[in-house]
Amino acid sequence: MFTLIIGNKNYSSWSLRPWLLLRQLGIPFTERLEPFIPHGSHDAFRAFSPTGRVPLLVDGDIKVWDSLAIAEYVAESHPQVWPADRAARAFARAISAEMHAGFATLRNACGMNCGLRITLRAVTPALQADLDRIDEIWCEGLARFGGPFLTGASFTAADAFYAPVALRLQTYGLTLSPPAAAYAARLLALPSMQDWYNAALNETWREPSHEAEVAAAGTITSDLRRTA
Ligand SMILES: N[C@@H](CCC(=O)N[C@@H](CS)C(=O)NCC(=O)O)C(=O)O
Repeated sequence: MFTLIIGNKNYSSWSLRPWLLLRQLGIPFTERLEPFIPHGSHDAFRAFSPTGRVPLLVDGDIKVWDSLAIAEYVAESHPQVWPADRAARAFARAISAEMHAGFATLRNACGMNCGLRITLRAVTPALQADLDRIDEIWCEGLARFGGPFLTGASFTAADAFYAPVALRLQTYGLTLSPPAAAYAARLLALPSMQDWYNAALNETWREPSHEAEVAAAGTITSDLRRTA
C-alpha cells in the first residue's frame, strides 16, 4: 500500500494534489502528516525526502517526490489518473504541467491558508493574468469535454492539480466567470475536499513564515481555525 507524506493541510497546496487524487479515485493509502517546522522545514524534511519537500509517495522501497511524478507513478498501476480519451488526456497532462511549472504570481501573492479569509491589498495585473488564464483553462476544459470535471465526467489528476486554486479563491474572495466559479464550487463540495478542509480548520499549530506571508498580502477578515 502507498504511504503519502504530506505537510499541514492548512498550508500545503502541493500535498493536497496527490492526496485528493488518491482519495477521489478510491486508491488506498496511508497518510503521514509532517508538520512544517517554524522557520525552516527543509533540513528536517531531508531526513525522509530527498528534496526536503512534501509531498512524497513511498511504495515499499520506492520513493517518489514531486506531485507530478507521483501522479505519473500512480497512473502506471491506476490508469484512471488520466482521462481515457486521447485528446482529453493530452489536455489534462498539458494543463497539469502548466500548473506545476507556472502560476508563480498566484502562488506567491495568495499563499494557501484554508482557514483564513483575506482581502488582498491589490489584485496586480500579473495576478489578474494568472486568474484569467485559469479561467480560460477551466472554461475550455468544461466546454470541450462536457464537465462536470475539467476533462469530462470523471475526476482526474487535472482536477487535483487545480483543486488548491478553489481554496485560494475562497480564502481571498476572488471571482472568476460563472462557469469557472461553478467548477470551483463543485471542487470545494467534493466530500474529500471537505475532509481536507475540515482537517485544516482543526489544525492548531501555526507556522510563523506561512502566517506572515499571508498577513503581508492583505487584511485578514476572519480566522476559522480551531485555536489550541
Ligand atoms: N514541485 C514540488 C513542490 C513541493 C513543495 O514546494 N512543497 C512545499 C510544501 S507545499 C514544501 O515542502 N516546503 C518545505 C520547504 O520548502 O522547506 C511538488 O510538485 O511536489
